Amino acid sequence: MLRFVTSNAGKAREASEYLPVELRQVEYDYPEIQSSSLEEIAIAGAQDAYEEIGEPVFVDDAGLFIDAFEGFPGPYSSYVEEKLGIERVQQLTAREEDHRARFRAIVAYANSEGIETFEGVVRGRIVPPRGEGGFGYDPIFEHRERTFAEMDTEEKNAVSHRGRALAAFGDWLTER
Ligand code: ITT
Repeated sequence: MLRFVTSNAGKAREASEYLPVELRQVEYDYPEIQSSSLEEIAIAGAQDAYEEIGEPVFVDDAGLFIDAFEGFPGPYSSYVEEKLGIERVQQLTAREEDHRARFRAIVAYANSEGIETFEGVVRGRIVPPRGEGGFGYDPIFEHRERTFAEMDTEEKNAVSHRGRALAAFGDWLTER
């Protein structure tokens, strides 16, 4: 059994469909440090949660990086989603010529031996919202003609940043 520290039910659903071990979602609200690096945020979060819980844990820190805005909102994606909303992020991007973006996710696993990180990236395009599935920015992120919100969890995991990071994590767990 593995503990996934997150308050995001969408992430927990994706991870439990993916990893080859049973998962338990832990809602410990670890303080997210201010940093322009997803890795640093994920590592600090995993370290903090491990010290608090005292058992091996992993966290996942993700963000949407828009090319025309030099990667913004990136590590600030959660704040921007809350304050602007995804429709306005799409409208701002529509005013630019370049609509390309990527999602990145860092999974950080902490145990008594230290911390391991796994990264996943997926490229796509910002489009007007379509689809009812997924969460967060999924309705405005199109990958190969479909938005992530138009895919079911399995389809999204097969190509997504989180799916790729979890796959690397799963391989590493299996090797040990
Ligand atoms: P935890 O930190 O508790 O895990 P969170 O929702 O705060 O949950 P992040 O900081 O990693 O997680 O998320 C940053 C933002 O990116 C947030 O607005 C999410 O909705 C969004 N996001 C992350 N992964 C996403 C995905 O797969 N699809 C769409 N949006 C995503």
